[in-house]
Amino acid sequence: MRLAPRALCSAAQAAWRENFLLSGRDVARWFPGHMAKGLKKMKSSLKLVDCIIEVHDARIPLSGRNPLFQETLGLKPHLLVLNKMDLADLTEQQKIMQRLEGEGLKNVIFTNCLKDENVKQIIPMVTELIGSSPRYHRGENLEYCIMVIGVPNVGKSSLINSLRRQHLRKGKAARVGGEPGITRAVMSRIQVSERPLMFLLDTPGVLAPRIESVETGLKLALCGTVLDHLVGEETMADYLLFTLNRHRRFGYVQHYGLGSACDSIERVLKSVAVKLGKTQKVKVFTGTGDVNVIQPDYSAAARDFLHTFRRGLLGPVMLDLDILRGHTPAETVP
Ligand SMILES: Nc1nc2c(ncn2[C@@H]2O[C@H](COP(=O)(O)OP(=O)(O)OP(=O)(O)O)[C@@H](O)[C@H]2O)c(=O)[nH]1
Ligand SMILES: [Mg+2]
Repeated sequence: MRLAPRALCSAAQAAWRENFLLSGRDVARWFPGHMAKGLKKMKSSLKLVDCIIEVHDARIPLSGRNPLFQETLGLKPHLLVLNKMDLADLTEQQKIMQRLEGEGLKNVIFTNCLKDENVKQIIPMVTELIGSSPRYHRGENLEYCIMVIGVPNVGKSSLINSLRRQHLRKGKAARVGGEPGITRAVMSRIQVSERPLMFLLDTPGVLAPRIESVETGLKLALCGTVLDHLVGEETMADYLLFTLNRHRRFGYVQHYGLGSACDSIERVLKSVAVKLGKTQKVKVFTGTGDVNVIQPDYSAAARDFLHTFRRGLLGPVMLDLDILRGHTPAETVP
């Protein structure tokens, strides 16, 4: 998005933060350990499965995938679907593909499940992958069973619904929602194609029990894989502002009609709150009695900032741009 000349001028002069101050943030409690249960169930269904489709968010193609998937489910043919491509800045798509190939991920596809973009390519790719791998105990069985896995809220259930729309002209079979944790259990098989006869198993989103760095945790949080209140909306809004400025993505300035770009989350949220009329009465104790003061509602402003970002209204982003540019996360979780 373009900035007005005055704002552009001050944005160019501004010294943006190079690092996000992470001290004292307890990532461990953002990621519930109970997800191990889902993984166990997925493992036990594995012998029925011919191929694994791992769905991940296209805005974080290089970070935040659950390494346990590889360890426990890694023997099967694997396709990585990078979904929500409509929200991702894919200018560096080739570099991303090269990086993934370097990690051994050769079968990768970008999709938009809301608009069924590229979804039609998935079944031929999966059929080909299964065809070129030994089907262990299932040689005589002519139907395919695919397990869809991934971290929460990346669009696993949406992908199943999109495949059904595309191949069977049928409606929703899997529940979808804007919050993580919509799918709670490994579901019964859902048919997605007639020829070949193909069934998909939907699964609950599973996060890694240990996250590689706080910054990865914040990226996962921005993508909606963790409940916002566990991380804190204002912390997430600050990380979003830090990222947008670092990547010179100033769409928020125009969107909220701010005078100029700014790296102080307090100032941005104050302006957003005033602009949206999100203020609250706060009781202030003075020596002579209580006084009601009108203050900006920072939490409401932070929620609006995050919501606007997630709807793609601040423009497409690539949250892993730092990794593509060779930056390693500043702080690693012990
Ligand atoms: N912009 C955009 N949103 C999408 C896309 N695919 C899914 N969504 C939205 O992302 C949210 C999560 O979708 P789900 O299909 O429920 O995700 P899930 O991975 O099954 O989530 P859990 O079951 O909670 O793990 C919903 O609000 C979807 O509408 C996409 O390609 N683009
Ligand atoms: Mg789901």
